[in-house]
Amino acid sequence: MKFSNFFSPTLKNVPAEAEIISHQLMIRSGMIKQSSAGIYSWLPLGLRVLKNIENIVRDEQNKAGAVELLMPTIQSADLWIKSGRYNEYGKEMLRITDRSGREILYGPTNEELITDIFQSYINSYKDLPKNLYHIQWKFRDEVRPRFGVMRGREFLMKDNYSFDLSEQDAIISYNKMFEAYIKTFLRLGLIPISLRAETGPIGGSLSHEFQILAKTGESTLYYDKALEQIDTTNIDTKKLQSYYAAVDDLHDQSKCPIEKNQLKIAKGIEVGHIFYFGTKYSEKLGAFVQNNRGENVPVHMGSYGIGISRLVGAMIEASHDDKGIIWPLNIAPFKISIINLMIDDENCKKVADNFYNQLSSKFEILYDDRDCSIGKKLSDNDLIGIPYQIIIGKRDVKDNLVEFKIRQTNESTKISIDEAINIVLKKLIYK
Ligand code: 5CA
Repeated sequence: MKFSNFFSPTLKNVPAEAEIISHQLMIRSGMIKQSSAGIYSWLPLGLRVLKNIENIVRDEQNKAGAVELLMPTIQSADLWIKSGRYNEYGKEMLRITDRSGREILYGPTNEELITDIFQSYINSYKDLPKNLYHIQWKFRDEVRPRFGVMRGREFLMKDNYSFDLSEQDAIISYNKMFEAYIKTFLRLGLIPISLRAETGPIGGSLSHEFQILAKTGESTLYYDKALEQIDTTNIDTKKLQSYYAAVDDLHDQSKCPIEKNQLKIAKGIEVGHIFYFGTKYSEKLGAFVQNNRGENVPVHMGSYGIGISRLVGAMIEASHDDKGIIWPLNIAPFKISIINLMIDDENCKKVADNFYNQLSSKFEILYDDRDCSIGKKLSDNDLIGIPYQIIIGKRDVKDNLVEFKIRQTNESTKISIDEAINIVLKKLIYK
């Protein structure tokens, strides 16, 4: 992608309305633009990151045996009246009346709709278990939308729903998702802390939140220090669930089972939440199956959410410096940038074009060919967090050299033009 052709309006100054660093950096790097309170347009750079996160989440869901579908954003009120949540959900639900006077709503979550889909087609225990997911925009009319995409009104969520014959089977599905969540967050370069949590308006008896540590997080966490040292080669959900970990409203110091010096108190961002709620929705919405004794029984369900758009902000909170964002390679909007500092110099252009032609069919490359100052080029590439940068300047090119920069460490070395291609191939292909 030629930067001159791209659409990434970067800003030098910190926008006044943004309180936390991720929100500031998302606006400054031209990832998002607020359209109204808690509602954002995703500009090309932001969209690339959002899609990369979405794809990792999707891949781990597929690997765990969940099946993707897509439900609409707009739902009929009827199912919510049946489940009893139409009134219960209160002002957070955006209610709309269509031209015929029918009540519809912008879905804040999908337990009702998916249960209805399930009950329309499945009626035997032989078809269980099932686990269905979608990645779709949600709307919650939050009292205080803030921190940019972190607490939006419209936000992108991956939500899935498991259907099992018994509580015992449902717990197996729950644990499978628990494991998939840990794997997903680790793949995003985050260390997840899993905590027992309140079930809130979703309901049910068993629930875990997945939080990542960040000073600007809205939740206060109390947990066993050992949880920070997850064995990534062997994820044992039982062991992880047995560690003490609670969000502030569930923590009672006088009943805390672990020693004070083993207890860590920290701020976190909730990036995922899973629930087991038994037959709460299946009974009300008629999701019954026949068991092997010929009896009709309600299915046991769970639901599992990951805040995909929130993760974009959360990842920036976890990985930035004073120059800007530091994207891990698998999430970066472009893996490498070729920065031509002197677009009018024939030699520089030749070298830069050559890099671009050799590499652009293999990787996502940003070719900075803009007609702007050297300072702006260098600071923009750091701001938007491109992991590897090949910087081409007039004097270096004369000596057959270019600068190779690693954003993570801000280390920069001069290397020969030929060597640069090999280094890029090594870093990106053999990673
Ligand atoms: N139906 C269940 C699970 S599918 C559910 O809705 N759970 S939830 O309410 O906990 O939301 C799931 C995840 O969505 C949260 O963990 C959080 O990461 C994200 N999320 C929730 N509200 C917002 C919001 N206002 N802005 C951004 N992300 C949000």
